[in-house]
Amino acid sequence: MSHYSDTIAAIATPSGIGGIAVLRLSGDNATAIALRHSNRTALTPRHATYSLFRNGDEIIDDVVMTYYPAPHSYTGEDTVEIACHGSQYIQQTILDILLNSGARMAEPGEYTQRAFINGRLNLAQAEAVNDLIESTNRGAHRLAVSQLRGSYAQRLKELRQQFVELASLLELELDFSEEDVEFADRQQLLTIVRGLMDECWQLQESFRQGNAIRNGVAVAIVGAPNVGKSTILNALVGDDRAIVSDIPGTTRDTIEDIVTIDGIAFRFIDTAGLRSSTDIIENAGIERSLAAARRAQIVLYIVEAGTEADTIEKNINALGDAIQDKTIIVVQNKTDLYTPTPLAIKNITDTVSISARRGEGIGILKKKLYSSTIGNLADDTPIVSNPRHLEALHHITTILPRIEHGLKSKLPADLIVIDLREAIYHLGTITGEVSSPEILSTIFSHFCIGK
Ligand SMILES: Nc1nc2c(ncn2[C@@H]2O[C@H](COP(=O)(O)OP(=O)(O)OP(=O)(O)O)[C@@H](O)[C@H]2O)c(=O)[nH]1
Ligand SMILES: [Mg+2]
Repeated sequence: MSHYSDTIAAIATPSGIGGIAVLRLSGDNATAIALRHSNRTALTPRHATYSLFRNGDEIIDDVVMTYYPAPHSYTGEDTVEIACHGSQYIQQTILDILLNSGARMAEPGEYTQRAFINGRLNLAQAEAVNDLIESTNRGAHRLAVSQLRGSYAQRLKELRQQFVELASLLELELDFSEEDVEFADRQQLLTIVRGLMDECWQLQESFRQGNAIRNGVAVAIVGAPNVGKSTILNALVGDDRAIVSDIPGTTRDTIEDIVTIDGIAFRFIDTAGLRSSTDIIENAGIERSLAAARRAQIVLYIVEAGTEADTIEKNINALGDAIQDKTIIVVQNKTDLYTPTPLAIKNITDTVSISARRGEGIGILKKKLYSSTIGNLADDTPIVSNPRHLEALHHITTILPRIEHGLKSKLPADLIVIDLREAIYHLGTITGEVSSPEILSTIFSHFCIGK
C-alpha cells in the first residue's frame, strides 16, 4: 500500500534535445492517466507497449509506455514510464497534458522520497541514489554503488534493533523496580555496546577516505628552493604547467592542477621554495606555501636525494603546525645526480626516490599517494561519505562510553535507558527509522526533478 494519494509526473531525462526523453508517472492513477492519452486499452505489466500519445484528437507523438505495477516499482507505487521523441516541445507538451489530466508536478527527489517512505530503500540508500547520479569519477561511482547496496546502513540497523530490544527489557525492569529483577542481560548489552563502538570508530575513520573520494585530495608540494618541486608538478600532470629554472626562487606564487589517479582526484599545489629570505615578494610566496600545506591533506616534502636525515627532520619540524596530523611523504628527487639515503624519520608516512627530470619513480609516487589516501581498504569496506552520517556517528561515539561505564559501575537501569534511547535515536537517523520532515526535505531537495 502506498502512503500517497496523488500521482506525480516529471520529465526524468535531462533538459535539452536527445534521441528520446522519458517521462515518469507515479501513483494510484498512473495507468489511468497514461491510458487516457493512449490508443491502447490496457498496459501489460513490465512490457514495453508501443502507443500513440494523444490529446483528444490531436496526435502528439509515437511513444513507448512501460508499466511497473505496485509494489515492485522504483517508488513502490504504480508507475508508468513514457518514452517519447526527444524534442523539448514534445516533452513539455506531454508533461503539460499529464498535469492537466490530474497528475501533479513532482518535487525534486520525490520519486526517491516515495521509494523511501514506501520501504523500497533505506535513507542511506536513498541518499546514495543522488551520489550515483552526481558521481563524476570512478571512485565516487564505486562509493555510491556500495552505499546503495546498503552495506553499513543494514549493519547499523541490526545493531540498532538489538539495542531497541535491550532498552525495552531495561524499561520493563523499571516497572518492577520494587522487586530487584534483571530482565536485560548486562553482559550481552556490554558486548553489543563494545561491538558497536568498534564499528562506529571504523566508520568515522572511513569518512576521511570517503570524503577524499568524493571531493578530491589536496596535496601540497613543499621544500627548499630549486629541489625540483615545479618539475615534479609537471611530471605528475604530464604537462609543462609550472615554470622550471635553475634559479632558486623561480616559483613565487602557488600553482595548482588536478590529476586523477585510479579514480581519485588529487589537487596538487606547487609552492614557493621554503627558506628564510629578505626578499619581500618571496616571503609572501613562502607564507602562501605554508598556507597551502595547512589546507592540504598530504604534504610532499621534496629534497635532493642524499640529503642528511637530520637536516630533513629539522626542516620538516620547522614547518610546525602547518603539517600537524598530515600525511607526509618525503620525496628524494634528482636520483639521476645523487644517491638516495635510507631515511628513518619520525612522523613521516613514507618516502620515495625519483628523478622528476627523467620521469623515473613518478608511477611509484602516484601509487603511494593513492594508497595513503585509501589506506589498505578492501573494495567492499564500507565507507562513510555523508556528513550527516558522520555527525550521527560522532553523537553515538560520545554516548557509547557512557553506557559502557554505566553498565560496569552497575548504574540503575533508568539512567542507562536514557543514554541507550539517545544512541538508538542517532542510529535511526542514519538508517531512516527516525526521520523528521526537516531531515527528509533537506535530503531530497538536493535531488533533480524526475528522480
Ligand atoms: N638532474 C635533475 N635536475 C632536476 C630534477 N628535477 C628538477 N631538476 C632541475 O632543478 C632545477 C630546479 O627545478 P624547479 O622544478 O624549478 O625547482 P623548484 O623546487 O620548483 O624551485 P623554486 O620554484 O625556485 O623553489 C631545474 O634546473 C630543474 O631542471 C631531476 O630529477 N634531476
Ligand atoms: Mg618552482
